Amino acid sequence: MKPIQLFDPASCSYTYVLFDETSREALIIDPVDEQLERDLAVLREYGLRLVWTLETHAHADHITSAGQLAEHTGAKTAVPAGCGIATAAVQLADGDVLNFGQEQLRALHTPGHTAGSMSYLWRDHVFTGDTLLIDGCGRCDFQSGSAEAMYHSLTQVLFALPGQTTVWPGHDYHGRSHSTIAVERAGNARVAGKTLAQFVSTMEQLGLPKPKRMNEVLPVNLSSGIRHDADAVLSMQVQLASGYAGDVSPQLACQWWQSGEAVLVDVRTDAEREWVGFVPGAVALAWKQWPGMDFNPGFDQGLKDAVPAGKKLVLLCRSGVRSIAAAKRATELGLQAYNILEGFEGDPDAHGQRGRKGGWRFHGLPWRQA
Ligand SMILES: N[C@@H](CCC(=O)N[C@@H](CS)C(=O)NCC(=O)O)C(=O)O
Ligand SMILES: [Fe+2]
Repeated sequence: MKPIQLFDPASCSYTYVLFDETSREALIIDPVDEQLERDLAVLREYGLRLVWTLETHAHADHITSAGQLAEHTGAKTAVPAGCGIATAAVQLADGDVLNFGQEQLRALHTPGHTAGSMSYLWRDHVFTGDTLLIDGCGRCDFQSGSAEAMYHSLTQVLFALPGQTTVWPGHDYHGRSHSTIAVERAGNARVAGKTLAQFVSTMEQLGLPKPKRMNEVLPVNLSSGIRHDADAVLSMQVQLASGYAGDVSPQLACQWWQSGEAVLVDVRTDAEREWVGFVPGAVALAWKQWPGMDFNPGFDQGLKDAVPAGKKLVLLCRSGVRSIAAAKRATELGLQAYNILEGFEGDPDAHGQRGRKGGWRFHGLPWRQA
């Protein structure tokens, strides 16, 4: 049995429908908003009941139809936990299994294109999203991407699968539909036979232009492709502050950071990050200020090193107090610095009460326990 492969020509994206032949329960991977009607027609034509929509990552080039499909069909939305898609019903961790009828699909965390990216294994098929492409791989230069993580995901996770496993990519820009692990392991132009250093240098030299629709589509994909309601719009606006560039919600900070517009600096101590959790890819630079000490040379230099000219700086602490002090200092150093409202935790007891929105970790944004 094979997956149904569907193509969106505008973004060269592949969507996949898998189903259980007996129960007719189905799931869909990486559906595209502009193809909603076609996908609903495919489900009808095959007599399928959609139970899951799945994303391989938060897309930067097209809008997902997951939220709309869920509304039309009653399917549940599932996403990789590290992608910041707060609206999904299920946040998947590495190794999680989704059932549809008698069939099972397993999530494999394959970071690199983005920190949260996942591939999905079903029988002897693997859906690799923008991790492994045919004779290529996803770019690693924005959205918390990492060429080192990509190398590991390709060589240690995906190439460790049996050679006959069919590879179904998230995109192909040259009209190819699928490949196999054996073929990619032996001949993939970007990674086969390369050392980590050679691979990282290849990826750094790609020099691809940013996806044209990135700024428009990323925030929408962080809410399953459903455009924001009034409250969400508000959370995407900068609130004026004095002494620094402004206050922003964790969601807006995350969007800026993932699109490469801003550097995210966590000013908590190592102990705090270890105790409650951290944001993979954030710069760790503790803000230590004692009474009577009005400068902090290590911090100043650290900030200068971390924030390239022209980029915004978003500052995270535990509850949004230290990050204000740090934002004021960064402003004195000439940076465009924003404080993240309610920090990483906010006040967990007040979450959802008295108008409190909660900190970073209450919004389905990427974070991990140490
Ligand atoms: N040109 C496309 C973007 C192409 C692109 O950057 N694709 C991403 C996947 S979202 C990628 O990883 N490409 C790898 C490559 O082209 O080698 C657009 O403007 O939307
Ligand atoms: Fe992508």
